[in-house]
Amino acid sequence: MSEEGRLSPETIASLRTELLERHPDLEGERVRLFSASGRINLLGEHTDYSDGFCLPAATNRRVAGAFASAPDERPRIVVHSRRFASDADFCLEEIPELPPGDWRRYVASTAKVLRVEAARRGVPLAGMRGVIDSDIPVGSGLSSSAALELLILNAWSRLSGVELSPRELALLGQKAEWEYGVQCGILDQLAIVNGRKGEVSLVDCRTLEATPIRIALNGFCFLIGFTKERSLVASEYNARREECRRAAEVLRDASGRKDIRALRDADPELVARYAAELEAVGAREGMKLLPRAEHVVNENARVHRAVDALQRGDVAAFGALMLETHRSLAEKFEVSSPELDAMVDAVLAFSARSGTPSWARMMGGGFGGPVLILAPADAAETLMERVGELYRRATMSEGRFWTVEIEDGLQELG
Ligand code: GAF
Repeated sequence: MSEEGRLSPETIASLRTELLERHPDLEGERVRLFSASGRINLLGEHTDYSDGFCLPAATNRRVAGAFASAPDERPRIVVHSRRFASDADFCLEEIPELPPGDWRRYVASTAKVLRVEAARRGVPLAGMRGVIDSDIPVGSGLSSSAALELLILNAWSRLSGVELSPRELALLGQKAEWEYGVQCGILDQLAIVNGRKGEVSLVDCRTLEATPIRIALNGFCFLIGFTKERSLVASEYNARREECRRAAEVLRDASGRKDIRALRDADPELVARYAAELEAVGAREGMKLLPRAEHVVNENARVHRAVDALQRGDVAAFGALMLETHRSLAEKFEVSSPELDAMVDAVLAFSARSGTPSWARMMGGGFGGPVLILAPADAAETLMERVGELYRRATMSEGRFWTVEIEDGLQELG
Protein backbone atom coordinates (compact mmCIF):
# COMPACT_ATOMS: atom_id res chain seq x y z
CA MET A 1 0.00 0.00 0.00
CA SER A 2 1.40 3.36 -0.97
CA GLU A 3 1.57 5.48 2.16
CA GLU A 4 4.16 7.88 0.84
CA GLY A 5 3.28 11.54 1.28
CA ARG A 6 0.50 10.91 3.82
CA LEU A 7 -0.46 13.73 6.18
CA SER A 8 0.49 12.44 9.63
CA PRO A 9 -0.73 14.16 12.83
CA GLU A 10 2.86 15.50 13.18
CA THR A 11 2.75 17.03 9.70
CA ILE A 12 -0.58 18.65 10.48
CA ALA A 13 0.74 20.03 13.79
CA SER A 14 3.78 21.43 11.97
CA LEU A 15 1.48 23.58 9.81
CA ARG A 16 0.77 25.67 12.90
CA THR A 17 4.50 26.10 13.63
CA GLU A 18 5.23 27.06 10.05
CA LEU A 19 2.40 29.60 10.00
CA LEU A 20 3.82 31.32 13.10
CA GLU A 21 7.34 31.26 11.62
CA ARG A 22 6.13 32.84 8.40
CA HIS A 23 4.05 35.46 10.22
CA PRO A 24 5.73 36.16 13.59
CA ASP A 25 3.24 38.94 14.31
CA LEU A 26 0.36 36.42 14.63
CA GLU A 27 -0.70 35.31 18.09
CA GLY A 28 -0.36 31.55 18.52
CA GLU A 29 -3.71 31.09 20.22
CA ARG A 30 -5.55 32.52 17.22
CA VAL A 31 -4.32 29.73 14.93
CA ARG A 32 -6.93 27.11 14.01
CA LEU A 33 -6.44 23.86 12.10
CA PHE A 34 -9.00 22.68 9.57
CA SER A 35 -9.18 19.96 6.94
CA ALA A 36 -11.39 19.04 3.99
CA SER A 37 -11.41 15.58 2.44
CA GLY A 38 -11.13 14.18 -1.03
CA ARG A 39 -14.25 12.20 -1.90
CA ILE A 40 -15.19 8.92 -3.45
CA ASN A 41 -18.50 8.22 -5.13
CA LEU A 42 -19.83 4.69 -4.75
CA LEU A 43 -22.35 5.07 -7.55
CA GLY A 44 -24.36 7.74 -9.38
CA GLU A 45 -21.88 9.19 -11.86
CA HIS A 46 -22.72 12.10 -14.15
CA THR A 47 -26.17 12.34 -12.62
CA ASP A 48 -25.71 15.40 -10.38
CA TYR A 49 -26.18 18.07 -13.04
CA SER A 50 -29.39 16.32 -14.16
CA ASP A 51 -30.80 16.79 -10.62
CA GLY A 52 -30.26 13.07 -10.00
CA PHE A 53 -28.92 10.85 -7.24
CA CYS A 54 -25.44 9.85 -6.14
CA LEU A 55 -23.81 7.98 -3.29
CA PRO A 56 -20.61 9.69 -2.17
CA ALA A 57 -18.45 9.57 0.93
CA ALA A 58 -15.53 11.62 2.23
CA THR A 59 -12.16 9.89 2.62
CA ASN A 60 -9.08 10.00 4.80
CA ARG A 61 -7.15 11.75 1.98
CA ARG A 62 -7.44 15.46 2.65
CA VAL A 63 -6.10 18.96 2.43
CA ALA A 64 -5.32 20.49 5.80
CA GLY A 65 -4.32 23.96 6.86
CA ALA A 66 -3.41 26.18 9.78
CA PHE A 67 -5.18 29.54 9.57
CA ALA A 68 -5.40 32.75 11.57
CA SER A 69 -7.15 36.03 10.98
CA ALA A 70 -4.95 39.10 10.62
CA PRO A 71 -5.91 42.65 11.58
CA ASP A 72 -5.26 44.12 8.13
CA GLU A 73 -6.45 47.57 7.25
CA ARG A 74 -7.15 46.30 3.75
CA PRO A 75 -8.01 42.58 4.23
CA ARG A 76 -5.37 40.42 2.61
CA ILE A 77 -5.18 36.66 2.13
CA VAL A 78 -1.78 34.98 2.19
CA VAL A 79 -1.87 31.18 1.95
CA HIS A 80 1.30 29.17 1.50
CA SER A 81 1.03 25.76 -0.18
CA ARG A 82 3.72 23.28 0.79
CA ARG A 83 2.86 21.07 -2.15
CA PHE A 84 3.34 23.83 -4.71
CA ALA A 85 5.95 25.77 -2.68
CA SER A 86 4.24 29.05 -3.49
CA ASP A 87 1.87 31.60 -1.99
CA ALA A 88 -1.59 32.81 -2.93
CA ASP A 89 -1.20 36.42 -1.82
CA PHE A 90 -3.67 39.16 -2.67
CA CYS A 91 -5.91 41.87 -1.26
CA LEU A 92 -9.60 41.17 -1.10
CA GLU A 93 -10.28 44.38 -3.01
CA GLU A 94 -8.04 43.30 -5.88
CA ILE A 95 -8.45 39.60 -6.49
CA PRO A 96 -6.15 38.71 -9.41
CA GLU A 97 -7.10 36.85 -12.60
CA LEU A 98 -4.86 33.77 -12.64
CA PRO A 99 -4.48 31.21 -15.43
CA PRO A 100 -6.32 27.85 -15.30
CA GLY A 101 -4.08 25.13 -13.86
CA ASP A 102 -2.59 27.48 -11.25
CA TRP A 103 -3.69 26.29 -7.76
CA ARG A 104 -3.95 29.93 -6.65
CA ARG A 105 -6.83 30.40 -9.11
CA TYR A 106 -8.93 28.17 -6.79
CA VAL A 107 -8.13 30.41 -3.83
CA ALA A 108 -8.93 33.51 -5.89
CA SER A 109 -12.23 32.01 -7.13
CA THR A 110 -13.18 31.09 -3.57
CA ALA A 111 -12.31 34.58 -2.34
CA LYS A 112 -14.54 36.11 -5.03
CA VAL A 113 -17.61 34.11 -4.04
CA LEU A 114 -17.07 34.56 -0.31
CA ARG A 115 -16.57 38.31 -0.78
CA VAL A 116 -19.98 38.57 -2.48
CA GLU A 117 -21.68 36.40 0.16
CA ALA A 118 -20.14 38.30 3.10
CA ALA A 119 -21.14 41.64 1.55
CA ARG A 120 -24.70 40.36 1.03
CA ARG A 121 -24.87 39.55 4.74
CA GLY A 122 -23.15 42.77 5.78
CA VAL A 123 -20.33 40.90 7.56
CA PRO A 124 -16.79 42.16 6.85
CA LEU A 125 -14.26 39.50 5.88
CA ALA A 126 -11.09 39.46 7.99
CA GLY A 127 -7.61 39.24 6.50
CA MET A 128 -6.31 35.66 6.70
CA ARG A 129 -2.94 33.89 6.77
CA GLY A 130 -2.60 30.19 6.20
CA VAL A 131 -0.26 27.29 5.45
CA ILE A 132 -1.72 24.24 3.74
CA ASP A 133 -0.61 20.74 2.80
CA SER A 134 -2.40 17.84 1.15
CA ASP A 135 -2.23 14.12 0.51
CA ILE A 136 -4.96 14.09 -2.15
CA PRO A 137 -3.17 13.35 -5.40
CA VAL A 138 -3.66 16.28 -7.83
CA GLY A 139 -5.70 15.39 -10.89
CA SER A 140 -6.67 12.09 -9.26
CA GLY A 141 -10.42 12.54 -9.53
CA LEU A 142 -10.86 12.57 -5.74
CA SER A 143 -11.74 16.22 -6.19
CA SER A 144 -8.76 17.92 -4.65
CA SER A 145 -10.05 21.22 -6.05
CA ALA A 146 -13.42 20.99 -4.26
CA ALA A 147 -11.57 20.08 -1.05
CA LEU A 148 -9.25 23.10 -1.36
CA GLU A 149 -12.17 25.44 -2.05
CA LEU A 150 -14.16 24.11 0.91
CA LEU A 151 -11.16 24.27 3.22
CA ILE A 152 -10.65 27.96 2.42
CA LEU A 153 -14.39 28.72 2.58
CA ASN A 154 -14.83 26.94 5.90
CA ALA A 155 -11.73 28.42 7.55
CA TRP A 156 -12.23 31.95 6.28
CA SER A 157 -15.95 32.14 7.04
CA ARG A 158 -15.38 30.85 10.59
CA LEU A 159 -12.50 33.22 11.24
CA SER A 160 -14.62 36.11 9.97
CA GLY A 161 -17.84 35.14 11.74
CA VAL A 162 -19.82 34.45 8.54
CA GLU A 163 -22.13 31.62 9.59
CA LEU A 164 -22.63 29.16 6.75
CA SER A 165 -24.67 25.96 6.91
CA PRO A 166 -23.20 22.84 5.26
CA ARG A 167 -25.57 23.36 2.33
CA GLU A 168 -24.53 27.01 1.93
CA LEU A 169 -20.89 25.99 2.05
CA ALA A 170 -21.49 23.38 -0.66
CA LEU A 171 -23.29 25.86 -2.91
CA LEU A 172 -20.53 28.45 -2.49
CA GLY A 173 -17.93 25.77 -3.22
CA GLN A 174 -19.77 24.95 -6.45
CA LYS A 175 -19.91 28.64 -7.37
CA ALA A 176 -16.16 28.89 -6.80
CA GLU A 177 -15.63 25.99 -9.22
CA TRP A 178 -17.84 27.71 -11.81
CA GLU A 179 -15.88 30.91 -11.26
CA TYR A 180 -12.74 28.82 -11.90
CA GLY A 181 -14.25 27.65 -15.21
CA VAL A 182 -15.82 24.19 -14.79
CA GLN A 183 -19.62 23.95 -14.82
CA CYS A 184 -19.55 21.08 -12.31
CA GLY A 185 -22.56 19.63 -10.50
CA ILE A 186 -22.85 19.58 -6.72
CA LEU A 187 -21.69 16.02 -6.03
CA ASP A 188 -18.17 16.80 -4.83
CA GLN A 189 -19.16 19.64 -2.52
CA LEU A 190 -22.10 17.79 -0.94
CA ALA A 191 -19.92 14.71 -0.50
CA ILE A 192 -17.47 16.74 1.56
CA VAL A 193 -19.85 18.78 3.71
CA ASN A 194 -22.04 15.75 4.50
CA GLY A 195 -19.19 13.26 4.88
CA ARG A 196 -19.25 11.32 8.17
CA LYS A 197 -16.93 8.59 9.34
CA GLY A 198 -18.19 5.16 8.26
CA GLU A 199 -21.19 6.53 6.33
CA VAL A 200 -22.08 7.22 2.74
CA SER A 201 -24.66 9.84 1.77
CA LEU A 202 -27.57 9.22 -0.54
CA VAL A 203 -27.64 12.65 -2.16
CA ASP A 204 -30.63 14.08 -3.96
CA CYS A 205 -29.05 16.69 -6.21
CA ARG A 206 -32.35 18.53 -6.70
CA THR A 207 -33.34 19.07 -3.09
CA LEU A 208 -29.68 18.87 -1.93
CA GLU A 209 -30.82 16.53 0.83
CA ALA A 210 -28.31 13.96 1.97
CA THR A 211 -29.53 10.84 3.76
CA PRO A 212 -26.82 9.08 5.77
CA ILE A 213 -26.52 5.39 4.93
CA ARG A 214 -24.61 3.07 7.24
CA ILE A 215 -23.08 0.44 5.04
CA ALA A 216 -22.16 -3.10 5.94
CA LEU A 217 -19.15 -4.10 3.87
CA ASN A 218 -18.72 -7.49 5.59
CA GLY A 219 -14.94 -7.63 5.39
CA PHE A 220 -14.66 -5.86 2.03
CA CYS A 221 -12.95 -2.52 1.50
CA PHE A 222 -12.68 0.17 -1.15
CA LEU A 223 -9.44 0.84 -2.96
CA ILE A 224 -8.41 3.37 -5.54
CA GLY A 225 -6.52 2.30 -8.64
CA PHE A 226 -5.06 5.44 -10.10
CA THR A 227 -4.44 5.40 -13.84
CA LYS A 228 -2.94 8.66 -14.97
CA GLU A 229 -3.39 12.25 -14.07
CA ARG A 230 -6.28 13.86 -15.80
CA SER A 231 -7.51 17.34 -15.97
CA LEU A 232 -11.28 17.42 -15.93
CA VAL A 233 -11.51 18.00 -19.66
CA ALA A 234 -13.73 21.04 -19.21
CA SER A 235 -14.98 21.23 -22.78
CA GLU A 236 -16.01 17.52 -22.87
CA TYR A 237 -17.61 17.79 -19.43
CA ASN A 238 -19.56 20.89 -20.35
CA ALA A 239 -20.64 19.21 -23.62
CA ARG A 240 -22.06 16.19 -21.72
CA ARG A 241 -23.91 18.59 -19.46
CA GLU A 242 -25.43 20.33 -22.46
CA GLU A 243 -26.45 17.00 -24.05
CA CYS A 244 -28.28 16.02 -20.84
CA ARG A 245 -30.05 19.36 -20.67
CA ARG A 246 -31.11 19.09 -24.31
CA ALA A 247 -32.25 15.45 -23.92
CA ALA A 248 -34.55 16.48 -21.07
CA GLU A 249 -35.97 19.28 -23.22
CA VAL A 250 -36.67 16.87 -26.09
CA LEU A 251 -38.41 14.42 -23.74
CA ARG A 252 -40.53 17.22 -22.32
CA ASP A 253 -41.59 18.50 -25.74
CA ALA A 254 -42.17 15.04 -27.24
CA SER A 255 -44.17 13.71 -24.30
CA GLY A 256 -45.96 16.95 -23.44
CA ARG A 257 -44.99 16.35 -19.82
CA LYS A 258 -44.34 19.82 -18.46
CA ASP A 259 -42.95 18.39 -15.22
CA ILE A 260 -39.77 17.19 -16.94
CA ARG A 261 -37.22 19.79 -15.87
CA ALA A 262 -34.16 17.53 -16.04
CA LEU A 263 -33.37 13.90 -16.82
CA ARG A 264 -34.10 13.18 -13.16
CA ASP A 265 -37.79 13.41 -14.08
CA ALA A 266 -37.54 10.76 -16.80
CA ASP A 267 -37.26 6.97 -16.51
CA PRO A 268 -36.02 4.17 -18.79
CA GLU A 269 -39.51 3.53 -20.25
CA LEU A 270 -39.98 7.17 -21.22
CA VAL A 271 -36.54 7.32 -22.84
CA ALA A 272 -37.30 4.11 -24.78
CA ARG A 273 -40.67 5.53 -25.92
CA TYR A 274 -39.09 8.70 -27.32
CA ALA A 275 -35.85 7.13 -28.54
CA ALA A 276 -36.56 8.10 -32.16
CA GLU A 277 -37.08 11.78 -31.23
CA LEU A 278 -33.86 11.82 -29.18
CA GLU A 279 -31.94 10.25 -32.07
CA ALA A 280 -33.40 12.64 -34.65
CA VAL A 281 -32.75 15.85 -32.70
CA GLY A 282 -29.31 14.58 -31.69
CA ALA A 283 -28.37 13.84 -35.32
CA ARG A 284 -29.63 17.25 -36.43
CA GLU A 285 -27.73 19.12 -33.72
CA GLY A 286 -24.54 17.04 -33.68
CA MET A 287 -25.17 15.58 -30.22
CA LYS A 288 -25.69 12.07 -28.81
CA LEU A 289 -28.89 12.51 -26.85
CA LEU A 290 -30.23 8.94 -26.68
CA PRO A 291 -27.24 7.16 -25.09
CA ARG A 292 -26.61 10.07 -22.71
CA ALA A 293 -30.22 9.98 -21.50
CA GLU A 294 -30.12 6.19 -21.20
CA HIS A 295 -27.07 6.40 -18.99
CA VAL A 296 -28.56 8.97 -16.64
CA VAL A 297 -31.97 7.35 -16.13
CA ASN A 298 -30.47 3.90 -15.60
CA GLU A 299 -27.78 5.27 -13.30
CA ASN A 300 -30.35 6.99 -11.09
CA ALA A 301 -32.24 3.70 -10.77
CA ARG A 302 -28.97 1.89 -10.00
CA VAL A 303 -28.25 4.25 -7.09
CA HIS A 304 -31.45 3.15 -5.34
CA ARG A 305 -30.68 -0.51 -6.02
CA ALA A 306 -27.18 0.09 -4.63
CA VAL A 307 -28.56 1.53 -1.38
CA ASP A 308 -30.75 -1.59 -0.96
CA ALA A 309 -27.83 -3.90 -1.63
CA LEU A 310 -25.49 -2.08 0.73
CA GLN A 311 -28.01 -1.93 3.54
CA ARG A 312 -28.63 -5.65 3.15
CA GLY A 313 -24.87 -6.22 3.22
CA ASP A 314 -25.08 -7.83 -0.24
CA VAL A 315 -21.63 -6.84 -1.44
CA ALA A 316 -21.83 -9.00 -4.59
CA ALA A 317 -25.06 -7.31 -5.72
CA PHE A 318 -23.44 -3.91 -5.22
CA GLY A 319 -20.31 -5.04 -7.08
CA ALA A 320 -22.42 -6.13 -10.06
CA LEU A 321 -23.96 -2.62 -10.14
CA MET A 322 -20.47 -1.10 -10.20
CA LEU A 323 -19.71 -3.10 -13.34
CA GLU A 324 -22.97 -2.02 -14.98
CA THR A 325 -22.10 1.58 -14.21
CA HIS A 326 -18.64 1.25 -15.74
CA ARG A 327 -20.04 -0.21 -18.95
CA SER A 328 -22.64 2.52 -19.17
CA LEU A 329 -20.08 5.30 -18.60
CA ALA A 330 -17.78 3.76 -21.20
CA GLU A 331 -20.33 2.90 -23.88
CA LYS A 332 -23.24 5.28 -23.43
CA PHE A 333 -21.71 8.31 -21.77
CA GLU A 334 -18.25 7.90 -23.41
CA VAL A 335 -16.20 9.33 -20.57
CA SER A 336 -13.88 6.36 -19.98
CA SER A 337 -10.34 6.02 -21.34
CA PRO A 338 -8.19 3.06 -22.49
CA GLU A 339 -6.34 3.20 -19.15
CA LEU A 340 -9.53 3.22 -17.06
CA ASP A 341 -10.90 0.27 -19.06
CA ALA A 342 -7.58 -1.56 -18.69
CA MET A 343 -7.63 -1.08 -14.91
CA VAL A 344 -11.20 -2.39 -14.62
CA ASP A 345 -10.32 -5.37 -16.87
CA ALA A 346 -7.24 -6.07 -14.74
CA VAL A 347 -9.38 -6.21 -11.58
CA LEU A 348 -11.83 -8.59 -13.26
CA ALA A 349 -9.00 -10.79 -14.58
CA PHE A 350 -7.46 -10.92 -11.10
CA SER A 351 -10.84 -11.83 -9.65
CA ALA A 352 -11.44 -14.63 -12.18
CA ARG A 353 -7.94 -16.10 -11.86
CA SER A 354 -7.66 -15.99 -8.09
CA GLY A 355 -11.29 -16.61 -7.22
CA THR A 356 -11.22 -13.42 -5.10
CA PRO A 357 -14.54 -11.61 -5.53
CA SER A 358 -13.62 -8.07 -6.66
CA TRP A 359 -15.30 -5.41 -8.76
CA ALA A 360 -14.34 -2.03 -10.21
CA ARG A 361 -15.56 0.99 -12.11
CA MET A 362 -14.20 4.30 -13.27
CA MET A 363 -15.09 7.07 -10.84
CA GLY A 364 -15.58 10.82 -11.19
CA GLY A 365 -15.63 12.96 -14.29
CA GLY A 366 -13.64 10.46 -16.38
CA PHE A 367 -11.06 10.76 -19.18
CA GLY A 368 -8.39 9.36 -16.83
CA GLY A 369 -8.00 9.42 -13.07
CA PRO A 370 -9.28 6.86 -10.60
CA VAL A 371 -10.97 3.49 -10.61
CA LEU A 372 -12.94 2.52 -7.53
CA ILE A 373 -12.25 -1.08 -6.54
CA LEU A 374 -14.19 -3.22 -4.08
CA ALA A 375 -12.36 -6.28 -2.74
CA PRO A 376 -11.96 -8.32 0.44
CA ALA A 377 -9.82 -6.31 2.88
CA ASP A 378 -7.53 -9.29 3.49
CA ALA A 379 -6.81 -9.57 -0.26
CA ALA A 380 -6.06 -5.86 -0.73
CA GLU A 381 -2.26 -6.19 -0.73
CA THR A 382 -2.27 -9.10 -3.21
CA LEU A 383 -4.77 -7.32 -5.42
CA MET A 384 -2.66 -4.17 -5.61
CA GLU A 385 0.38 -6.20 -6.60
CA ARG A 386 -1.31 -8.47 -9.19
CA VAL A 387 -3.61 -5.86 -10.69
CA GLY A 388 -0.59 -3.56 -10.87
CA GLU A 389 1.25 -6.17 -12.96
CA LEU A 390 -1.69 -6.81 -15.28
CA TYR A 391 -2.23 -3.07 -15.73
CA ARG A 392 1.46 -2.51 -16.50
CA ARG A 393 1.42 -5.23 -19.14
CA ALA A 394 -1.73 -3.83 -20.75
CA THR A 395 -0.76 -0.16 -20.78
CA MET A 396 3.03 -0.07 -20.41
CA SER A 397 2.49 2.40 -17.60
CA GLU A 398 2.45 2.24 -13.82
CA GLY A 399 -0.79 2.27 -11.87
CA ARG A 400 -0.86 3.45 -8.28
CA PHE A 401 -3.05 2.02 -5.56
CA TRP A 402 -4.24 2.84 -2.11
CA THR A 403 -7.00 1.79 0.24
CA VAL A 404 -9.51 4.37 1.37
CA GLU A 405 -11.23 4.83 4.67
CA ILE A 406 -14.44 6.78 5.03
CA GLU A 407 -13.97 9.80 7.28
CA ASP A 408 -15.59 13.09 8.27
CA GLY A 409 -15.43 15.46 5.30
CA LEU A 410 -14.85 18.76 7.12
CA GLN A 411 -12.94 18.81 10.35
CA GLU A 412 -11.62 21.32 12.80
CA LEU A 413 -8.49 19.70 14.17
CA GLY A 414 -7.54 22.08 16.92
C1 GAF B 1 -16.90 15.73 -11.60
C2 GAF B 1 -17.84 16.90 -11.27
F1 GAF B 1 -17.17 17.88 -10.59
C3 GAF B 1 -19.05 16.40 -10.45
O1 GAF B 1 -19.96 17.47 -10.27
C4 GAF B 1 -19.73 15.21 -11.14
O2 GAF B 1 -20.48 15.64 -12.25
C5 GAF B 1 -18.69 14.14 -11.52
O3 GAF B 1 -17.63 14.71 -12.28
C6 GAF B 1 -19.31 13.03 -12.33
O4 GAF B 1 -20.24 12.33 -11.57
O5 GAF B 1 -16.31 15.23 -10.42
